[in-house]
Amino acid sequence: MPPPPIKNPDVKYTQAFINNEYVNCVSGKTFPTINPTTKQKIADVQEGDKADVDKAVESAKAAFKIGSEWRRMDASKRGMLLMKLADLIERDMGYIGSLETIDNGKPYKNACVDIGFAVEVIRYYAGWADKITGKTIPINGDYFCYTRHEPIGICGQIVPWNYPFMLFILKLAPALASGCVSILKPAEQTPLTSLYAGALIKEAGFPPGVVSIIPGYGPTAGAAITNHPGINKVSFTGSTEVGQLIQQASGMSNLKRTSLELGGKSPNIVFGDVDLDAAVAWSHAAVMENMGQCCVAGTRTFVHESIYDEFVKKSVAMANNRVVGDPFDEKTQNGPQIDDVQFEKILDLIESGKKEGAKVECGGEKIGDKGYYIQPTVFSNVQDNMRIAKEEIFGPVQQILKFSDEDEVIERANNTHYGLGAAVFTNDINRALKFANSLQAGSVWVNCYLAITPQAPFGGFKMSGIGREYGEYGLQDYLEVKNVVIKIPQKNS
Ligand code: TXE
Repeated sequence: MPPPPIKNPDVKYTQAFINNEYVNCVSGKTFPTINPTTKQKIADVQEGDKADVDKAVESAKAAFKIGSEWRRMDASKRGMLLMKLADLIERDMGYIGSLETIDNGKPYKNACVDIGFAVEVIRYYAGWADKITGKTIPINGDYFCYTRHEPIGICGQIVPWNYPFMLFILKLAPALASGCVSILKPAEQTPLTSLYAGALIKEAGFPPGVVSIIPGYGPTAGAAITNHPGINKVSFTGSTEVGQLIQQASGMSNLKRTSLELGGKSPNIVFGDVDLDAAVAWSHAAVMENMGQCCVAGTRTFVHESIYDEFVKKSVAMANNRVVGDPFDEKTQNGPQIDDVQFEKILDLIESGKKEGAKVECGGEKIGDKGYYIQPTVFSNVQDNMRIAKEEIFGPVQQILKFSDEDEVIERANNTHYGLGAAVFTNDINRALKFANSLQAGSVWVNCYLAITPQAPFGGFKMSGIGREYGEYGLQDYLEVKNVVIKIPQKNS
């Protein structure tokens, strides 16, 4: 059970967090953050830019200097600091969840699920801090050889708005467990919970300069991070288009190590041999959760012809029953979309689906004018070449496509430049394994969807990204391997 919400939470921090202090940005400029439920301004936030990133890099350099408190700290102590941070987040879950709800629009109970998940992620990586080891290697000749897995150094971490607090933590936890230092930029739509985390990071006892948080816009603050010659690595979650810019900037500046978690158009394939109600419910959640604002949303629901009509009917019933409303109401399943840009993009794609001949089975319209609300929408008769079957919609819109044959649906599922997630619903083990082997995606789920946990890797094939987050794989992106060879008088086996 989540703690009771605070419906009008005080906004405590709107300044940048550098060197363990909240400070105004150099330009003195601010930007508004808007509550998408009401379209009203919540607060003015300091607008970071290159000069602020420069300051953060200077403090990060001092924190990461050889002999610094952070570099000399026992790895087990780093783990303990992370554990402490997890405890503080848990202590403040009601406040953080409420702040997330006003800044992002997601239902309060879902915000608390995200925060609980963030706590699990921190505890998972805290456990890794003193278990990152190299190897000794029996090389040719009279030498002693070992590898060190060293922290990469100063990491720039750019976060989107769909899971603001959770993704902030997902970036931070493996970086700190590895011994890196971090400069984070939250999305301009949702800076508030990340900024609050600064106070908890200080309270937990992390030394100054280990974490900086710079609120601001992508082309200014974000680009200053990706172009900065003093930053060793950038980790980004967001659109594929910006991901391409980031890789370009990393390459053109100092060849930063780059990890990207980008968009998707994930296929979800349902055969006729399954529990139909369960498959309908999973498929509905796969695309409607978080108002469809999920990189791995199952936005191409391929349904076998033998159950197609029944599946559509049941999916429509679920969409019609989905409770859309006040995110602080316990019963609410969908709040508003994040902002006017996303709202217009979704409505435009819905219109394109109508024009291109897909059938709107339900929804398809905005709701009122007070917030950025869109009706849960189901399209049937969707064809592969329609925009709604190709482009990432990032809204509560389900596309149901028909298929008849296994090989045909594998080819259609893979016929996209994305490759983030994929699912197959079947009770035939041979078929399940064939699909698990054939689908081009970083995660394949069988008879479930969105089964994301701290322990197992997540990331994209093709243009859905580079690198993996979560699990042991997620640590590798924060480590450099150093080989050390020492001449010795005589080697013995
Ligand atoms: O993303 P952006 P937007 C997809 C989804 C959505 C679309 C656009 O399809 O409709 O992207 O959303 C920062 N240099 N996803 O415009 O712009 C920006 O400030 C450095 C998928 O919001 O990619 C923010 O912090 N940084 C997704 C972050 O990038 C830059 C989550 C994401 O914003 C920058 C969100 C630049 N030049 C959207 N430009 C997912 N994978 O979960 C922007 N940013």
